[in-house]
Amino acid sequence: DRKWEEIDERKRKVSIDDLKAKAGDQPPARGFSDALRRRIEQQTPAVIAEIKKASPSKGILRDPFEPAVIAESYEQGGAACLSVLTDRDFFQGHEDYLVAARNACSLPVIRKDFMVAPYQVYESRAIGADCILLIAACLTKDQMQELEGIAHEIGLDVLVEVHDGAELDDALTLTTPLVGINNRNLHTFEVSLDTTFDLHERIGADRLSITESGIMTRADVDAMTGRGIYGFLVGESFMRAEEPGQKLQE
Ligand code: IGP
Repeated sequence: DRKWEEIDERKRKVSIDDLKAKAGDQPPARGFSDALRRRIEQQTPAVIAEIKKASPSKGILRDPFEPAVIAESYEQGGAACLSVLTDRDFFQGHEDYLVAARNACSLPVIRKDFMVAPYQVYESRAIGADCILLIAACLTKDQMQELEGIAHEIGLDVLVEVHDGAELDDALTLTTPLVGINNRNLHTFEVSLDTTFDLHERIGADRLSITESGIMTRADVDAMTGRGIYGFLVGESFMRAEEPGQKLQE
């Protein structure tokens, strides 16, 4: 038993060392926060355009699903950044999709996944991500601070996601300027844009609010910019469009 424990221990250590080495070998990250900040400061919409094959609430969104083609389309359509789902269990994502999408364009990319452990942060940098997502609903304040520390140390930006006031309290203890407000309740899947309107009020001018989920129409975008919110994360409505980048321009 001891022996197996030792082997297991060694394997784990090798793999995290391996990930750290790969992370260290990456060229500098593309500035994710900077790309958003430039547009938001000019009061023009800054869109993080999402690449996802499926979602737990809606099933398959796009078939065939070609991450590289979608990434090019998004870049031409004027996206500020990309978001790529790598979670396999709920979103049918894959690390390879992030690699393919990022290689096909020059936009910064966030890895959309459920981060809970430090190795995932190193792994994100190792596969070429420029930013990671920390979901306040899934993490304690201490965990978020630890993961943010590692991310910043290795050159990754951080988007912290909240859905209510208590989560926002935790998120505001972090140093990242990027605060995502998820309009979708992750337990019920219900969407309300009021979530953004309410929580944005509490986010200072030194941070960048990103409204996430359920942005479907030009009217939704206008409702946000009318209240001073210029950061957007949009997935489903683009994934269902024949030409995702063209939909972005509409
Ligand atoms: C995109 P929509 O409704 O435009 O497809 O939403 C994005 O906000 C959503 O995919 C998302 C998400 C998440 C996915 C927001 N937070 C956390 C997985 C994990």
